[in-house]
Amino acid sequence: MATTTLNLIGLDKADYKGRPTTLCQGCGHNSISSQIIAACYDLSLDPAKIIKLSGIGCSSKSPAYFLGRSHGFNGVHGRMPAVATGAMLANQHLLAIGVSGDGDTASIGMGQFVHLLRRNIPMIYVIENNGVYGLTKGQFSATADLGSKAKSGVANDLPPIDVCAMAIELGCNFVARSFAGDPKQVVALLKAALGHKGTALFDVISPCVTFNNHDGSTKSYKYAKDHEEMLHEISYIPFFEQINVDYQDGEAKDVQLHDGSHIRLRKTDKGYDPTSKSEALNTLRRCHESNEFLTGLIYIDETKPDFLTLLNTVDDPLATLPQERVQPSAGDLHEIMAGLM
Ligand SMILES: Cc1ncc(C[n+]2csc(CCOP(=O)(O)OP(=O)(O)O)c2C)c(N)n1
Ligand code: SF4
Ligand SMILES: [Mg+2]
Repeated sequence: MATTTLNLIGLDKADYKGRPTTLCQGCGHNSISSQIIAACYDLSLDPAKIIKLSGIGCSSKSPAYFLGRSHGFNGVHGRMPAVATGAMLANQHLLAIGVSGDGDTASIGMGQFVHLLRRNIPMIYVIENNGVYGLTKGQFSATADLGSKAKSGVANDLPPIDVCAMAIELGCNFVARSFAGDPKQVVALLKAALGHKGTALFDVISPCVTFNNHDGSTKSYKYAKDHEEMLHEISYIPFFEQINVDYQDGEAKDVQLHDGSHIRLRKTDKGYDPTSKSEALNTLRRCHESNEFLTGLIYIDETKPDFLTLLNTVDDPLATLPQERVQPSAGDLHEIMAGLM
């Protein structure tokens, strides 16, 4: 008989799964779905309090394959940010996990994406970044590197958009990058993102095995492994676990998240400080120039207020307020009208 281990709210890992995947075997997106399942199970999150949001693409299909008991909204291509903004304004008690693609985000959805970042809508925004439009058969996307080759051998002649650098410039206060072939790092960063209050942008290089995993591609498993520059070893300590200091001064850095959890960043010899915006932007630029692919927590600022805090919304979700709390009385309306005469 199979044994099951229940988490703190009495759920088994299977309770966090979705339908069987229809994506290609070996697609990076499947690995990310597995890590979302693992992170939510480990953190004992209530699936009924999570909303999954996406646009259109193979990546945007993937929310069907995790958290089958959660709410979900599969929006129009590139329009997930508007749906997410509405959902979080209607019910700020939900935990929003958005999954998008590099095409969905950096081309058709760019206009919506930049305003989501500016507003700091509280949600995780995962970009499953493969450098191509996988669903429509592998055209270059706006994140494809200059000179990288398509399967047909044709070279990309346009420069890439770095979604992490752009997000930092636009005020996003949690920016991380990882690689679908590194599940340990992906799950640690997902857990950290889940504890953040504001937009947590998580760019995950997620190879498309069907259209962009060949020699000459800069988003293949091999290229990512060969060119990865890891900023630090990451571990996540949830708020319900005791913090042990098991490192020497200068060896690691703890960053406290909004919910009281901690991210522990064990320094590599580079001594990187993710709370410095200029260091983050300079490091991204340097890595881009030297064709290195930077992974880890690139930037964090836990002091910036999210959109709902700025709006000073009531604590109760707007969607649950009774009619008398959302509609002015006849007397109040009369007074307003009288003031306009
Ligand atoms: C309005 C509109 N324009 C174009 C399309 C065609 N289309 C579907 S998915 C897609 C791109 C998907 O690429 P990406 O977001 O990178 O996802 P991937 O499949 O690579 O995971 C495009 C252009 C569409 N569905 N709707
Ligand atoms: S076409 Fe590419 S992105 Fe789409 S499921 Fe297959 S491997 Fe994944
Ligand atoms: Mg893509």
